[in-house]
Amino acid sequence: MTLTRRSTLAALGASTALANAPARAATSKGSPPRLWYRQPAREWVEALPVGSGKLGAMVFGGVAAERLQLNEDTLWAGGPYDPANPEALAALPEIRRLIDAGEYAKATQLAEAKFMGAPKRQMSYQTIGDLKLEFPGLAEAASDYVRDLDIDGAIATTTFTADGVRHVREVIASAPDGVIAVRLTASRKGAITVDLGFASPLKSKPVASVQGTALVLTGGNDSQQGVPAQLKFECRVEVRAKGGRVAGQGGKLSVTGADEVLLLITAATSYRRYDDVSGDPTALNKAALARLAGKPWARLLADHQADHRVLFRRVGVDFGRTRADLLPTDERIKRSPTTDDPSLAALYFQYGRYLLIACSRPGSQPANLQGVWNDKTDAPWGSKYTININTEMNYWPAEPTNLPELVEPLIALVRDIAQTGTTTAKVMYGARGWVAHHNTDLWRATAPIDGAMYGVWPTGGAWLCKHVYDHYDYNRDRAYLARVYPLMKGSARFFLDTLVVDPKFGVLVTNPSLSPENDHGHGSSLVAGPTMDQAIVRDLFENCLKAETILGPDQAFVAELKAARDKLAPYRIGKDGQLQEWQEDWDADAVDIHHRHVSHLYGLFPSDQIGIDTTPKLAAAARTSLLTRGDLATGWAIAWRLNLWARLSDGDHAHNVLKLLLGPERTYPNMFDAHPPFQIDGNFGGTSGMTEMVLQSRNDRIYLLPALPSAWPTGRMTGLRARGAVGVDVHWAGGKLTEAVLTASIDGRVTVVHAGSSLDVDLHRGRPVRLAVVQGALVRA
Ligand code: FUC
Repeated sequence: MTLTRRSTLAALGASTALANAPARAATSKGSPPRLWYRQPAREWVEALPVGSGKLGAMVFGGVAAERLQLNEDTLWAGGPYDPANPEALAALPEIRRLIDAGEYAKATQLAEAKFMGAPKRQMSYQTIGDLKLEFPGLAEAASDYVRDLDIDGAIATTTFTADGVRHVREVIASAPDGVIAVRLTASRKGAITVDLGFASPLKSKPVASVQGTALVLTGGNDSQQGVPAQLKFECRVEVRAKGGRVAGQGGKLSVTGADEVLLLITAATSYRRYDDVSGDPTALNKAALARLAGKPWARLLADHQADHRVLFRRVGVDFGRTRADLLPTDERIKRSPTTDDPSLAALYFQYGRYLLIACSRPGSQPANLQGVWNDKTDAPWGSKYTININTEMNYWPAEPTNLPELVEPLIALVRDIAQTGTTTAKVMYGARGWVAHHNTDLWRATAPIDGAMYGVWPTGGAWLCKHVYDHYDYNRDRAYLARVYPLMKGSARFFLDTLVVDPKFGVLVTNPSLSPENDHGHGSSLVAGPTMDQAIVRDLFENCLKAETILGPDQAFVAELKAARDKLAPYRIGKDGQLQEWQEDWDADAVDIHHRHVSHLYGLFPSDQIGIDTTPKLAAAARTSLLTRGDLATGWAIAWRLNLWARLSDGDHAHNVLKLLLGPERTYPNMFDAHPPFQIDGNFGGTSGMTEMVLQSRNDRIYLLPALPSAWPTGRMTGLRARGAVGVDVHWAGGKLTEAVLTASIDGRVTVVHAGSSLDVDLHRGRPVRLAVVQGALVRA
């Protein structure tokens, strides 16, 4: 496994030196960071998530009955399909004309009739179902009950006493071994009796059977939207008991009077690629379990924890502690709006990192709308890849919080949609290159869906290309850039072919498009050249130009890019001093001026086109827009606002927004983000936002404590990463920077900025540089 991991890391271009760096202690003092409760989960959003990237389980922690809700990341509805609409190309000129003529409602009607992909909705991610553990003889009431999720050890544990016997149930999801493992132990010999069975909500009605000491669920996925089901799947549970008897009947397997029980759960589908469903799940599961023959729990656990900790322990955090952190997690969340609980924020920060480690590993699918955890067959928004914000937000924390290898599944997805999106570009736009609209799924569908108001947005793939380039920018591996640059170039080609001149403003714009999901109040959301598109395309072109410089330029392409870049629509400031969301000054006309999407502020975050120091007028306009939008929104939308307020260097405002995110309306008892319903993007956006309060890396500079709130006077964040392959530790006390340590993986020079003082620092690979503040100025210590 080590070999596989190393080679995947190398393939991705992450620094192996960094990946193998000695693990730091996760907390400076006290017990490991954990979520804990005094009662079992009643609701799914109270259960605790474990994940190996590919496999996920939600652990309920019941006493008489335990429920493990299971996921495998390629179990989605449907099968390979091509959604491109062949009627679109003929309709495109008329849609554009209607938009140029201000006939937005008519343009929308025509797009609805001729420009949408088929089927209208994409396929949903689906649950396998539940593995049920029933414990005859145990009553639900037990004493000394605690369940917890240790996010440093990546283990969910339930403990209680019943009839004088202490029971311990532990659950891990091991990435190196590819299984979910459950260990049941008790303080008295022969005290474990358990019946195992499956329950699945899949319409395809999978069947459970007993094969020796294994319980096996076999079936297929569901058809959806007229797309036929084409996947087979299998979930296999191998039972190893010490003492007692194991016997099966029908779809049930029973263990009676055992001293200890180990369950090894594995699952697979026949999915191999978006266009290949010829895999053999049974063979995959049997091979995974055969590799574990004779491997005891202690080694499974040790290998799993070592693997997790290499990633998790790279970053340490302390925002201060109060007595509130002695309470169970659900209590803390409930009280957080009115309690000073800085370590709840720190826990949320690290939980985001834990979740990304658990749901996005090299070789797995990328983190979807719910990570890898979903108990439905037709989940909210299909639990898909919503690429007009949500998927990107999932990966905001990956590079800055030192988890670069976890981006690999996202880059693999871009590789896929660059292929499927080539067909969509050609069929629907007659264009070269590739395009992806606002959503994609396991089958890498790239056409507009859901409705013209949402789906006619051609910049989803281009936004993902920012992540492709950012991975280079944070890690500076030229060979990686050479491998992925064709993806960026293909996306840029699409825009070179499809940008059109806006007849009123004379600039190059996307058309048709929209500012994600926001009705501008003139009959639709459809428009030409929304601010966000211009910013995304500008980033794409600029990043392509940087890549061309690094890799050796294709002169003709560079000339084409530069010419188009120079004609892109500029940012505009409107009559209320706001950053305009559209070419026209329509912000005040929008149907919902508090709309959750803040797409036009993309330039402030996640991009760095706008900065309070680099473009102060635009930053002030962005601030005005943000104030009008207001702080209260859905989970991810609050998280975006948090990042934006950090970029505006308003630490106290950012902290107030963070409190909204951490409160019970936006955080479920298991600390999953509530849109509502559950969407994992808010968790990741929260982790990113807290990082942005302490460290920003933009415009070739490193900003230390740019938005420190008064609520966190003393603290530290260690092991963060800045662009340019620089590791950063930040320590502060009394609201002031006490020390920063920069450790670069390559030689270079950076400009460090703190509280109005800046310093150019030469960095040499592996040699830490210490900085401090003397009489208000940043100096080398
Ligand atoms: C976007 C958002 C919704 C939701 C969905 C998954 O369409 O506008 O709020 O988050 O994605």
